[in-house]
Amino acid sequence: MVVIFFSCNKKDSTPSTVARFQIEGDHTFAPAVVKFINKSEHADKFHWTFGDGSVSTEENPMHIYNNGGIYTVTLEAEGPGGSDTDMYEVIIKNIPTHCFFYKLIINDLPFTDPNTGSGWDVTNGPDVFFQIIDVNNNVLYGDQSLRIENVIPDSLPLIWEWNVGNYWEVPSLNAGYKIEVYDYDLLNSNDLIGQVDFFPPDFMTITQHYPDTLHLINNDLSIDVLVEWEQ
Ligand SMILES: [Ca+2]
Ligand SMILES: [Ca+2]
Repeated sequence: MVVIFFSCNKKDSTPSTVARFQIEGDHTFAPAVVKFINKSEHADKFHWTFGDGSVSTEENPMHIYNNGGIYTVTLEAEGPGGSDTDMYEVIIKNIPTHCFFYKLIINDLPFTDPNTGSGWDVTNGPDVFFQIIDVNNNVLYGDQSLRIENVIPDSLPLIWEWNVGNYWEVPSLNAGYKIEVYDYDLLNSNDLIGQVDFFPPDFMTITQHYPDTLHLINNDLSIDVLVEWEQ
């Protein structure tokens, strides 16, 4: 008599479930969008807890952390081979309370006065400087001593830099500012070439998310400001 034994070991034929994930977007300022990339194996059901009271059953969820902190994220993965858990500590930096200017670049400016159609200076290019003002027109930074003289299109971009340790701090991140660009005139009043607005909360959103460079454009005036955000 021949007896054939069939091996029917469930553990051998059904691979174990492994919970595993990677994340993108942590170690940034709040509000932060964090992406969770599921690397689990042999799993078809997922349960995430994000450490701030929120949960998800999506395979690859995204989550917004509105405040800084350390959040313990847990993924429970389930499959035919059982269940497994993976954990990760998501670190989100607090919302910045400081913004510093360290470089200001005029990429483009109008070379003629739109009101008169003529150049800002009669015989040569404008002598360009800028001022940063608040909503009450108080000058916070800048004057004619910053001027770059006889600017022509080939002079662009015009660049001003602050020294390390001497960056210009935006007084409040919840107020509006203007950067005015002038042509210096020795004999007459200075000509206002143009101005751009800067409202920090515009850049403190999930979509803008604290850019290193603020692109400020108004008509033919185009200014980039390089900034540092700090807590
Ligand atoms: Ca002038
Ligand atoms: Ca000039």
